Amino acid sequence: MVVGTTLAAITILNGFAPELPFGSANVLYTFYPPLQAHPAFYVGAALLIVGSWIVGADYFLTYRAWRADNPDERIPLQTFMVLATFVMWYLSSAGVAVEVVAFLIPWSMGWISQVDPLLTRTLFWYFGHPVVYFWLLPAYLAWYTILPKLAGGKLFSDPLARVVFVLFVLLSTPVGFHHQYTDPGIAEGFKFIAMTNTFMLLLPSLLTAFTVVASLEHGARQRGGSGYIGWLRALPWGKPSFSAMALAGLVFAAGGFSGMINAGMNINYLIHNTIWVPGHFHLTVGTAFALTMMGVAYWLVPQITGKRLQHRTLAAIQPFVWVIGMTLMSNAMHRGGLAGLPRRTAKPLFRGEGAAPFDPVVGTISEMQLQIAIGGTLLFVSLALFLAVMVGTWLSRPGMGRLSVNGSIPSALSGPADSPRILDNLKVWTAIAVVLVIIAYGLPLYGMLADGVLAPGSPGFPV
Ligand code: HEM
Ligand SMILES: [Cu+2]
Repeated sequence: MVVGTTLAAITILNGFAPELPFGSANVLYTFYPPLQAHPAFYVGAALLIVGSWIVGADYFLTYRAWRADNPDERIPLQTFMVLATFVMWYLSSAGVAVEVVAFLIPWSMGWISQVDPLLTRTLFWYFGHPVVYFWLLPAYLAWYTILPKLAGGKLFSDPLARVVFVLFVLLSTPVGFHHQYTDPGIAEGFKFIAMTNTFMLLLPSLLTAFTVVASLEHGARQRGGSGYIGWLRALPWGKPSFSAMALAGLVFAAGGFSGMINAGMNINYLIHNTIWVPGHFHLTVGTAFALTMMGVAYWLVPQITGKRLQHRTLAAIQPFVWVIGMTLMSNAMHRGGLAGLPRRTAKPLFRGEGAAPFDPVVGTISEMQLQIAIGGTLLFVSLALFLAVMVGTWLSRPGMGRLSVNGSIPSALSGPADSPRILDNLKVWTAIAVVLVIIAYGLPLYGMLADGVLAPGSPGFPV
């Protein structure tokens, strides 16, 4: 994984100065053909994915050894979550592996002259949606199992948490076409199936909101909180590990709302390729995931290193600075997108003409861009605070504090014994997930492959 990341990072950084050796890659996250990067970029990406498969294999082997010793026990909840996430990951990352190994590496090496942009984009998004859940589910794991404890309570329901992860295994992959609503060559019916699955996928997120908030309320009431919403005040907002995770969860609600707009087949045309989409993913991956992981770091690093967290005041304000900055920035991005501010370029030119549809509809673009800049600056400050706390902790002397307070995770109010055993049968869920994938992707992929994999193809356009 380190070698792969280094290869890809070198080519990406070389994008600023393509004359350097090793070539360059300006194709970014979606690496859409016919834009073409240096082979080292694709090889690096492939190595990163293969490394992640080895990690998953390690988890499954560990699980198998544990199962041999404990044939009748329920899988511990955190382990169940990790395994379910990796089932989803194996199923979905196969798509990008085929894209990169079968098409993009041979094409960038010059072994084949053309690739089909529609086919490769489809293989990308087959993986590109589940990858967002590969980021999100570790955050869910933290919200379900660490956050209730930090709030002084217990998880409300272990069975409901398992149901949520099973739903992600089933539904994360057959939705990729919601990133391709504007792509020609895919029948509307398949886009419609993807839309339907996407809206079903909202269910596990709403269940999560319910379960996590109920667990927090339980914790707050244990700490003496009372009232319909007054209990919120009893939560430990000054504890950075708690506030980072709780605020991240709150922001995720907003990200889910903009996700629903994105996922509507017709309303998507309004926001696709505008800066609305970066607004959406800064709420989801940029806050729900990233801020949660900062919270996890505040909680876990002292436990791993035996060092007390340093600069606690900075740590306490950091998550709030992040959320204020992100609220300003993403709100302005969403509004800017609605007003026609494009996603990737300041002013795209088509055949030398300014693109009329992207011209602002209302005259407030500059005000929004200012708001984006202020928000971004606050985010930068917040990141600097986080790094100061982490580096300070790292450099401090060990054993200053007692090795952490956290110990084991308390059992849930409603424990695993309350859920049907079938929930733990990952083989069944994997099989159903494969069937759903075949229903969603079988025919469209067959259609794209039927005229031969390379027709109609495109040569590469190095960028
Ligand atoms: C809550 C449910 C969610 C729904 C319904 C949803 C839906 C969508 C849709 C339909 C798009 C495509 C927009 C377009 O290009 O026109 C999109 C883009 C995106 N979403 Fe979400 N999303 C959700 C949650 C998430 C989460 C949890 C993450 C990350 C942790 C995420 C990360 C992204 C990213 C990175 C993109 C941009 C992809 C690109 O480069 O084109 N989303 N989302
Ligand atoms: Cu998606």
